[in-house]
Amino acid sequence: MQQHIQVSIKNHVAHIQLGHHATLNALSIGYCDAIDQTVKACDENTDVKVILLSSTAKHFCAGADIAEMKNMSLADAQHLDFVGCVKYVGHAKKPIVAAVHGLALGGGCELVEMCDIVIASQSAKFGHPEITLAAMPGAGGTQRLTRALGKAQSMDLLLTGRTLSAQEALAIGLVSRIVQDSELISTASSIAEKIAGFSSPVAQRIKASVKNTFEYPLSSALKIEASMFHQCFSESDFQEGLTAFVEKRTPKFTN
Ligand code: CO8
Repeated sequence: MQQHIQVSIKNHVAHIQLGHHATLNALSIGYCDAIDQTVKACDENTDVKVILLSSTAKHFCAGADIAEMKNMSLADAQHLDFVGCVKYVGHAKKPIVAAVHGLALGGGCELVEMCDIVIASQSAKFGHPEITLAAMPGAGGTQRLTRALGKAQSMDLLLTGRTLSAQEALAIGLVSRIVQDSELISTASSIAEKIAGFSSPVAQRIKASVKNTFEYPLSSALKIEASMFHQCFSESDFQEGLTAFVEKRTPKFTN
């Protein structure tokens, strides 16, 4: 399955392109493993500071592999801890920017929800059609979506299985920017490169702290945030950032 994934690293951004054209990047178990392994390798690569995820297929991702799922028993699903989607992506430490065109459905939408910044092209559409197959999300769709959008929007999407346009996705906060299809990759790349120009440990702590919103009550998350902030004082990048400001020059971060 690795042959359907391309990785290129430029300016500390690892661009992962999903290209299983024949199935519209349907998330079979093998493909999920390959995506997870690729993202994990980038997450562990010290030359990589940000991951950019996009698709070269007609759509971003058509969701779980329905043909594979059809032949699975309850025992199979339990034994494999099958969730119809990737797993590691949601635990990556480095920021992940998703550049989405076409459809992101079911597990494909869960994949988007695992990413940190989502840039959509005008053609992008998002949805959770699991209910139309008498299935439900298994990889965080009911959880990450509800935490991000709130109960009203999440229930509306999950219980009706309707598809959102890019404009609707922007309005409810599922994506942060919409661009022309022709500008999707260049815009997402420049956002990823901008983040990669900052101190990587700091970017990773910001990501971790934002995610803590979903893990801890406010009082605990605030304490962890303060402790993460204090770590800046032990880092040379912090001194460099402050010194460069005072000296009116561009900082040079060494991560
Ligand atoms: N799984 C497997 N194969 C797929 C999938 C899929 N999800 N989607 C598309 N394909 C295949 C098609 O079968 C077709 O193959 P072939 O050429 O061999 O016939 C090929 O991709 C191209 O597809 P289409 O011809 O249908 O392309 P269109 O452009 O006409 O349509 C759509 C694109 C609208 C994306 C359409 O393919 C579609 O509706 N796909 C299914 C989308 C869907 O329902 N996804 C959600 C699946 S459920 C899920 O993701 C979460 C389940 C979690 C379960 C967890 C349990 C614990």
